[in-house]
Amino acid sequence: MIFRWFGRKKPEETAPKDEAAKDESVNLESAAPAAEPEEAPEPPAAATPAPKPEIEPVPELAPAAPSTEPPPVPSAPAAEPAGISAPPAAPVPVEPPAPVVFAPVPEPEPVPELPPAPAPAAVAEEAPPTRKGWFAKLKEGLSKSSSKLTDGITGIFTKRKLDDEALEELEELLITADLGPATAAKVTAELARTRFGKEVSPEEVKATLAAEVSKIVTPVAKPLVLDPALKPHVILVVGVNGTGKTTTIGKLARQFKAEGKSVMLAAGDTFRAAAVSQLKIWGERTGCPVVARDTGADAAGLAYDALERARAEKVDVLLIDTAGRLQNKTGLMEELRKIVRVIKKLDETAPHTTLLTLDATTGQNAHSQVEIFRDMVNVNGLILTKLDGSARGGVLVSLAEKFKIPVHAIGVGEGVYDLRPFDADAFAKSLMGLHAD
Ligand SMILES: Nc1nc2c(ncn2[C@@H]2O[C@H](COP(=O)(O)OP(=O)(O)OP(=O)(O)O)[C@@H](O)[C@H]2O)c(=O)[nH]1
Ligand SMILES: [Mg+2]
Repeated sequence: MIFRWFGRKKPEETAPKDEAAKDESVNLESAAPAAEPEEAPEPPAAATPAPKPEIEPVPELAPAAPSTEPPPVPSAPAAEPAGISAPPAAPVPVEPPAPVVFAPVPEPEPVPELPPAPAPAAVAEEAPPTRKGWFAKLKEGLSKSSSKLTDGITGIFTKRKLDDEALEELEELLITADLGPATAAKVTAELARTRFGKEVSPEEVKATLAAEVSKIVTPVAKPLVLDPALKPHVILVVGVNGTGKTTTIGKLARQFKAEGKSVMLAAGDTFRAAAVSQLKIWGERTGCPVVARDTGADAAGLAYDALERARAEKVDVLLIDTAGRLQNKTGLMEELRKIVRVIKKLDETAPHTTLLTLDATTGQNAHSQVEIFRDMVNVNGLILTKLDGSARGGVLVSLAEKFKIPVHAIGVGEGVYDLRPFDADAFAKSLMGLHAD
């Protein structure tokens, strides 16, 4: 499948997590298990006739948040223009309308103190931007990362020859911008090879670096391709808590639906009640059935049931959400491995894609997360989330260089359209604050 270029988010289209999470006041950092997830016998389906999972019907039109909730507060960071006040409910055509030209949008209107109102239908409101609009968003999203780099480069290279000292300073700058020591050394060596001893302008340095970064990330810039022969193509989404698993599932579901695929979601994060309701909200917004069980239920059993159901219904893609934290790392490892083991009983080739979500704001920490999850399950795809507003977007370069795992997409916001295919060249140029063509 090929990702499309999608439109800008609206504040009310941000992930429903907040609303869901509020229900339980779950603090991601301090959440303690309400109940120990039971260690169910294996295989779950065969061993214990588990309670029939709850199948969410495909709704006609769904609110993005519980109707008792007021709309998001205006203080949301980087609120996008385009009214925050609830628009009239509209059908949820997953396919957005015809492309519109991305143009500067008016200032957001101040949000009045609204009484509780039905939450907006999120999906219908956005339209895909032009390619130009996409770059603008990417560049804006990466501006914190790029300004760190470009300010540094300008500082080092204004009226200065490319000597050893300048190269050392540049290497250091690249390391602090999360490109990692190996990448930083490689990139500076390439610059030295062609320009050593010459006076170079900051612009030249940026252009050379962008070209080098692009070379490094191009091999991993691969769209997530669904195998049409698989019914379903199973995508297991894993990652540390808060990295964007559930939100990414919602965004992917919308994209697949827009491509005419049938999609089913499995609420495999049975650890928190809020996690299940969050996924259900995404299911409603995107018109996808959600297989869920009560909090504390066996996640592997749930995944098994979901796959069984998806196979019976010949669904194109099954997206399985998972918990980002359990009592401890061992517990998480056991659970993820068990999910994989159990779904293999139905389809030994599943999961076909194991996607790891990484929060770009955590910088180098993402490296240890890849190592940990790669050891737990066979991670074969990455999604970098929160590239918008992160000053540490350079980490994508060092991840690409070190692990060479495909980066299928990047998250550039909380909205349903804010998942983009990873375009190596556009990313490299944006990271260096250059105009992408
Ligand atoms: N700015 C921004 N926020 C994002 C992005 N992706 C996810 N988020 C936000 O990050 C927060 C956590 O996202 P979730 O999808 O709930 O993360 P999770 O990995 O499912 O978390 P757990 O269920 O706790 O393990 C939410 O507030 C999302 O809206 C992104 O690309 N950009
Ligand atoms: Mg989640």
